[in-house]
Amino acid sequence: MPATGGQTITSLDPATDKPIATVHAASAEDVDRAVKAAKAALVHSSWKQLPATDRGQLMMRLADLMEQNRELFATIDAWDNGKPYHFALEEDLTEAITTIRYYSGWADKTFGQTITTTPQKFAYTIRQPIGVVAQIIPWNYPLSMATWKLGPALACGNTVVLKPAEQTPLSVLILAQLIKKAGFPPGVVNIVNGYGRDAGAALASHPLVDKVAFTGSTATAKVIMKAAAGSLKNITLETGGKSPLLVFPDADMEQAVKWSHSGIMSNKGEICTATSRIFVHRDILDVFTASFKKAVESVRIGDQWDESVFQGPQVTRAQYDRILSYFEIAKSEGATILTGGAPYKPAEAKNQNGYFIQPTVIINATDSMRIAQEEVFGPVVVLFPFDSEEEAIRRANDTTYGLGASVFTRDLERAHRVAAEIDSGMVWVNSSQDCDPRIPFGGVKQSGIGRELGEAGLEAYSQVKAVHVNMGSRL
Ligand code: TXE
Repeated sequence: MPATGGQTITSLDPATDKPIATVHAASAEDVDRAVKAAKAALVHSSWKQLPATDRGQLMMRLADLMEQNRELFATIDAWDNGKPYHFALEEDLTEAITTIRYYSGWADKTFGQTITTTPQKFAYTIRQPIGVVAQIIPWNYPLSMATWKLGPALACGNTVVLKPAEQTPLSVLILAQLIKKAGFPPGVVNIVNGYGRDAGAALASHPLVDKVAFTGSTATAKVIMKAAAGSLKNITLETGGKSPLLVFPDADMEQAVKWSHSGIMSNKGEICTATSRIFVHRDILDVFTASFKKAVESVRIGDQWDESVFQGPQVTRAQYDRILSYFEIAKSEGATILTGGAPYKPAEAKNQNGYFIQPTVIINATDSMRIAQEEVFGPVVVLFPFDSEEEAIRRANDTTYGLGASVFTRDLERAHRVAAEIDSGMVWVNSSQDCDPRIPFGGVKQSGIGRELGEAGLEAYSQVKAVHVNMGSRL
């Protein structure tokens, strides 16, 4: 449906800088209509009275339809975001479909409790939806971020207004068609493409919105929190990170190098949990650094459609410029670029204007430098030496963020000790970036509030009502 203000968004192919498609960009007035539609759907019998098992069936049908359109989704997200098609197809689509399937199973399994207090009295609890939920998502995993948000919200019986990122507005529009085809009642899911400052701001402050769920930058999360405070909305926020990866001297070196590499360089480094600070014990620093550098330099960079490509273009020119600016910041602060540190020019003529960047490793940095503290969100990592476990933990925690962390060691006791001491919402032992719809995901400190995925993700989308029952003879 056209936007009332006539605003549009043109999505560009990051590999060529050429337009893919233009979509309507919602105004505050459009957002208001979407919120009112969600509010009406919340109490309409077609949704409110729908048995929970049937709600789960609708979600299951949606997952089946997504499966049938796997290649279409992967093509759109690869084109729009710049990630290689083969990764979008294998990883993003698997994650998106599994997330909807996983939460479809929860729809009729969220129960309350019965609590006896005295012989004359008992109470029970009911888990009810929060209401109208605004969901604001980023551009790094356009489709799977939508499913992380929609899955638990729908399983719990909420209605939704979802705003994709303006950088990647396309795949969610196909999802909207499938939601309709699956048979969800009108108004249960409303998709509004639009700019953050207009549509996003209108959503986060709308008085009829009961909850805001957001994934994006910490700076925008703070703006959203303030806007949501106006009507004391429930919030969940998943924001940035500067996640540490610790390699102890007893680690399996081949594994440590492999996961250190994919932990930061996958998805062009555009991952909120990217392990962008690697701490390596001084005894193994030279060996690790040599193998890691080799791994970083050996990847193929190119456009989304080449099956041998590991790293595609960054999502937008703004993101590309931002990453390049951090190379200058790092150098001006006195750090050294071990490899990379510049734009990458692919051989293909059609990709000359693409937003490609050399994967980059930075050394000789200190913990207080901006390159060690600020989220870059690109294929850029800082390597640091350390001498003791205590020092490694202290420096790993020396950040305002706390999203993910990895620890590489063969010592079981140390693995669990370090996992307990690191300030983060998730820890990977001898691995990096594992993510599963069954496992809670989220951050501590300025990496977020609340959890997504797993059973914990349901808590974010339901509220507990207590009903006190007097059995009749109580004074
Ligand atoms: O993020 P924003 P941007 C980080 C990463 C990146 C930086 C900037 O470091 O370099 O953020 O990216 C919507 N009210 N992450 O500018 O602004 C916006 O339209 C309501 C980490 O793209 O946070 C989009 O839908 N909404 C991250 C969403 O917020 C607003 C993923 C994210 O945009 C709004 C993305 C407003 N005032 C970026 N302003 C992660 N954690 O995965 C913007 N938006």
